[in-house]
Amino acid sequence: MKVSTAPKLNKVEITSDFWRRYRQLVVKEVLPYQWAVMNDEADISIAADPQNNGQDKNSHAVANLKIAAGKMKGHHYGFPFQDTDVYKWLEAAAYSFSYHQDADLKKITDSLIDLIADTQEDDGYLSTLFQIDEPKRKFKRLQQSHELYTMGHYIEAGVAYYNATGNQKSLDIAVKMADCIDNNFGSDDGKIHGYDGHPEIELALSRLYEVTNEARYLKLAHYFLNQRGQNPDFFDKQNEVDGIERDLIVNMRSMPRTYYLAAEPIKDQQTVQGHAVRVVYLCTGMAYVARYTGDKDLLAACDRFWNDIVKRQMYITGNIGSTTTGEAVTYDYDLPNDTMYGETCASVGMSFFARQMLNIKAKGEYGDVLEKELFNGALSGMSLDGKHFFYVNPLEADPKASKLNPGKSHVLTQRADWFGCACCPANLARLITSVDQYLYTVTDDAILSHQFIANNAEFDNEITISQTNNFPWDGEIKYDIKNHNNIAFKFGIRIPAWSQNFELTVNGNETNAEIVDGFIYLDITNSEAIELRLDMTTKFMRSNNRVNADYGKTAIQRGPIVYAAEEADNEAPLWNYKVETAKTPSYEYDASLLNGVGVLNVKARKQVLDSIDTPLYTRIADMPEEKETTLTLVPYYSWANRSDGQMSVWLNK
Ligand code: FUB
Ligand code: ZN
Repeated sequence: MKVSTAPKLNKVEITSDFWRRYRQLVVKEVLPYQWAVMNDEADISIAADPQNNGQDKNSHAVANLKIAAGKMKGHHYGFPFQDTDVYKWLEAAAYSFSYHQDADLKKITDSLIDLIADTQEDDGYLSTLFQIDEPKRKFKRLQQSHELYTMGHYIEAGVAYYNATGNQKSLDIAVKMADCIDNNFGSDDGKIHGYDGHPEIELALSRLYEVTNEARYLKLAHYFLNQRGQNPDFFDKQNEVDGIERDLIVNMRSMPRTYYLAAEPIKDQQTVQGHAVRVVYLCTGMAYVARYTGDKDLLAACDRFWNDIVKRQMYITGNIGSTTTGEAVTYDYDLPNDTMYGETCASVGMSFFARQMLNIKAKGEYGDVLEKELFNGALSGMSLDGKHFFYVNPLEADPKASKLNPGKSHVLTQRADWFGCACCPANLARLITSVDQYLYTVTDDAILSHQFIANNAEFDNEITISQTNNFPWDGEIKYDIKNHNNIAFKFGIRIPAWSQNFELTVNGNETNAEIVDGFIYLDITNSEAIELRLDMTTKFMRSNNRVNADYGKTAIQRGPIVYAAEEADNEAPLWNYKVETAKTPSYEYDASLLNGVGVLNVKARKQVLDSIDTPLYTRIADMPEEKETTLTLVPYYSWANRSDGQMSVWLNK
């Protein structure tokens, strides 16, 4: 299948104030902080991860690599996939070099590559738990071992680092790793006819294929996808041979096959099931391989899974995962707000999936979801200071409930310094530092602009596109296209689902181009000045009435930003307010609040709180009086950056 490249995108520089702040934050605070944590040099308190797997006060992630390389003595510490914290961090650092050359950081990352090379075994294997403490069990308990997941994360980092710096060693490690996996897995006799319990290697091998052009890696990624679920008792059999009780992670053996998306072949799976991050990583790998191979079954599965997630399993903020049990999706329309999971990694992974779907088909819906994640579900995973993180992202929270109701103990109401299972913090960092790679998609004949993140982009043939705006606060989007060689191409602009009303002018002339699958297309042959005015009126949203949790409620959205009420602005309890949806909310940008946010004030009625002497149940005729009031709302991503308190996205109406 042909992958189109005309006119090729060469470089994107982010100029958006909103994203520049985040990207500078990652460079100045997040990366140094996370590096200190992973080297056990930060004075932090580590929250037990939401699954209650306790950890001591250190990460040990870098120490594990040093021990495996023979540079330190000791045992492996932490989860079997502890190495991946370092790899995601390395990948985040690699992307940051595209906008912030930092010689000190580069020294650290270069020597980290050296350390990783020293840790890697001669045959390419690298997973420190097994190298240090369980050398006889390599590839013997793939349900739990995360070995391919772990190596996949290195491969992604190695590719990114090579692309960013030209460091050959970083790519060589990845190649050697992929060769090791290729030597051990596949349909040939004597190889393991299986796959990892946690998808990731499929997308990583696809990325390695992109940079090396080595078809074996794409074939291997395809093999893993085809093999998944073909032999549903693969993990059970391996566990038996390995010694049934010798679990690497508690409780993982009891998870059903659906948790691993391994109960049946992908082509037969009608719905997404199980662990949310596994779902979106698998989908991303599927989308890569489907595009490069043209495998129709895989393409159909990508569409099926996409629709299932977006139409029935996703929160209005883009979060995915309705239950803490197995960090999983549950059933259609089951989207509780206060016991949910919504792991940061699931939103990051959904961004990957959306981006790959855009490469398959120019559909605005993919850009809508990507935008939803970038401005809401993923971004809420990090505090404004860059040093605190959410693993679970609820849409409704109450500190008292989190403390006293064990069913809600996984829902933190303040971001943590770090986690025993620290998969999320660096995952979000790598998304932020690579956000420049998420703005355009180039198809056979069109450049698609699917995100309104201000930038200067350079394409082949001396075509440049400069997008200016003050998004997400304002909806005036300007494009200045310079096309001195008069190259003919189509320029597709996504019209977001939240802005069906819009105005578009080209060189000052109004156009009423039709929307095709979420994009409008302009024929470009000259330099052009395009202006798009999106509808930024505040919208009272409702959920499909099959969603029990949101029935009779409204969530409030302006542009891509979903809003939340917080106790910091509104007297608790938040469930005593009823929003007046017939009254127009007021909007104001407040530069001094939460690093600059658009604030909404909505008219509401508040029921006077019952006295503590009021009986628990009374007749409806004894309803307390309601008073007119105003609810102040801030962007969801910015919640929990002030005092601890209640928060709610869905409000009574
Ligand atoms: O299993 C590896 C990672 O740890 C998953 O992706 C996260 O959900 C966390 O469980
Ligand atoms: Zn995570």
